[in-house]
Amino acid sequence: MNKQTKVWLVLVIALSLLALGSACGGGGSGTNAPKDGSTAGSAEATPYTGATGTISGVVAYNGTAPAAKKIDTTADPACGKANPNLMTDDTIVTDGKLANVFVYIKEGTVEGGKKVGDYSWATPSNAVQLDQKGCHYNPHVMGVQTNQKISITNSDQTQHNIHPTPQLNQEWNQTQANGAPPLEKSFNRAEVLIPVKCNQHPWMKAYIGVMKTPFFAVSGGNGSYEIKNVPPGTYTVVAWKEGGAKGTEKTMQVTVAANGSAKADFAFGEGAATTSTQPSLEMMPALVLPAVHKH
Ligand SMILES: [Cu+2]
Repeated sequence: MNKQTKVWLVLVIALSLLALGSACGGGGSGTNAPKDGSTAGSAEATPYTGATGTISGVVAYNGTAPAAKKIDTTADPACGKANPNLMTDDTIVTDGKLANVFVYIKEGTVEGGKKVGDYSWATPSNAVQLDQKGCHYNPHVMGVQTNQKISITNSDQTQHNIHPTPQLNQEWNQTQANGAPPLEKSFNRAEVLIPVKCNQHPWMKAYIGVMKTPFFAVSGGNGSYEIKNVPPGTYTVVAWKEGGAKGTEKTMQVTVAANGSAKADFAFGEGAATTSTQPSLEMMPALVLPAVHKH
């Protein structure tokens, strides 16, 4: 072995040791660094396990509601046959109460100081049903949790084409012939709300609210809604009604006690003074106090 070879050998061994050492060092320091995708300081989300309460209320419609209009279904005789008196359903008011309002906890702080969105909320294993019957979506407004299954069925003697148009989720549109098996779909990002149309029947509309939490409800025919299993805390509750490009929102601060039931009544229509803008937050409690409904 000549001198030059010896020098090379020493150099190679030295470099190898150096590489080994830095690899170990790198690995060691890596365990202390935040993992990709997680922000430093945010602990792993855990489920909420304590006592809960409910938020419930009634959604009113003040003034005269716009009259429902008959839908011209001549484009598809099967629709006219199945549903000869198909009416518009964007504002359904019965005895001054408004149906199909999506009410949800937008944000808030659970007793103890943690944000409601910082807990993990399990995805329900059951699928939510969306049926097409009489060339009409049923339900018209619905909520699901992220990644929860939506089972879409066609009960009509005609073909539909379901076409959600989300902003944050993946858009898709899919034909469903009569007698075709249910379509199983889900949305993986929270989005309130996703409009759904039918490429076959332009009057068909539905809205799907996708939430990370289970804290949402849709007002029924009597305007009432109930959000269950809410941890004690103070929340911003939003009521959303369709109409226009993005719908209309009413906002209210609601405090829920452990095992308590908080009331939050909303009003849309004429003279329903609130909008989703911040100043109305201050005004809302005073405005809603007299509107306590006893049944
Ligand atoms: Cu259709």
